Amino acid sequence: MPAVSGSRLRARLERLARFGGLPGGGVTRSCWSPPHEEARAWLLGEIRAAGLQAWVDPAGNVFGGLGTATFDQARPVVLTGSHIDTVPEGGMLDGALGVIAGLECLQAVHESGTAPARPLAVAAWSDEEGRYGSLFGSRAFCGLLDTARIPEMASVDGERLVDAMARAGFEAARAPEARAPAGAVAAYVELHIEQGARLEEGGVQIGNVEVIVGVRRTRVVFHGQADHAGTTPMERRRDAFLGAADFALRARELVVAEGSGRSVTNFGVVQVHPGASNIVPGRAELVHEMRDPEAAVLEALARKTAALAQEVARGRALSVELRPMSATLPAPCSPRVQAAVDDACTALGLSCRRLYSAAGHDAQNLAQVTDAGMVFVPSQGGRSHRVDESSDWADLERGARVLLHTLLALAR
Ligand code: HGY
Ligand code: MN
Ligand code: MN
Repeated sequence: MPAVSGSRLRARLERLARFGGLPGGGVTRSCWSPPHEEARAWLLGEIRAAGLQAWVDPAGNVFGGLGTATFDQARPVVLTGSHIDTVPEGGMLDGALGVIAGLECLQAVHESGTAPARPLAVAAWSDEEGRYGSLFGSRAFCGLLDTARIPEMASVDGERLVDAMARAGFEAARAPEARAPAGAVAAYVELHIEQGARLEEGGVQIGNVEVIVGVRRTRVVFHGQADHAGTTPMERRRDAFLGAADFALRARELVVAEGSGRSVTNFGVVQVHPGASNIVPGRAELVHEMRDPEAAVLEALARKTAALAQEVARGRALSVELRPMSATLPAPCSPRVQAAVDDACTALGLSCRRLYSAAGHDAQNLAQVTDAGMVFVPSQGGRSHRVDESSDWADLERGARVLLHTLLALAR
């Protein structure tokens, strides 16, 4: 029986963390950036050194294959993976764990001389964090990209996807060519840190994901009138920032009061224009994000918060624009994959509980084209998307062992 190496897993995770590593700890490794492209080259080298086939598709997804070098419905692949891009000032485990543990599993199988009935592969999906477009690489792979929007896709600081990809040697217009043939993936399972505290607080070793939240992102733009911040009487000001602030506070109350109890919302990007201390803001832009495991709840909240934005604008003599940025549907995980994860935990004597993922993942795109599931390991203090994201190394190794067991069961 193949066995993962905890020391090799740790060594690769610690090496990967140095690409975009920050002096005080944590990582900034945005997709297509120089640190990300250096990490890509390193990963391709590790895949080859592990005795696997390595390739990259037109959407920039990196693959390692055992018994395959492509996706072909004649020989469906059991696939694992995650992402090597990070949020700004993020942690070393979000995404990286699923890629490196997947590589570790395939290498362990290769070294053991075991030949599963189905080929195995591991993926590092492009731009999972959505600096330019949410879950970009796995959307392309699953045929879910809105091709017409590629030319307009950009980061919130205005860098176009087309330019970022060109800088890294990719042609954005070719990304849709990454679409895998129907039936080419027999199953997908992704290992990820929970990024929340439920497993740790419950003393449970493994999470078996039942559903992954849907995520909606909308750019909300309030228009007022730029004016002199000293000479304009307070009662004559049409301050766009105050409209945005009023909306943000009231939208948060609405989501908490009228959501499902699992609904969340965030305003992580705020831009004021012209952006000088002595000018009354003429324009204020928010990126408004909402999440819930149920599509109908998200739809209802989207309608209500859109109506709220108009009400706030009217009340302040402003106008408001709502520009949808991305919408990812909630994704139920496959009962077959969930059963395989449960069986792996039983075989390995590990405690396991079902839960929903409050974070978005590439697995929710794979769930549109194959049986998909996720394995979670505890995050210390539930910390993630922050430089002090951490997990116990023994937990990470246990997660890799469950992943290996699950992959082999799905590849029989
Ligand atoms: O934002 C998320 O849920 C994920 O970490 N990309
Ligand atoms: Mn993340
Ligand atoms: Mn992630």
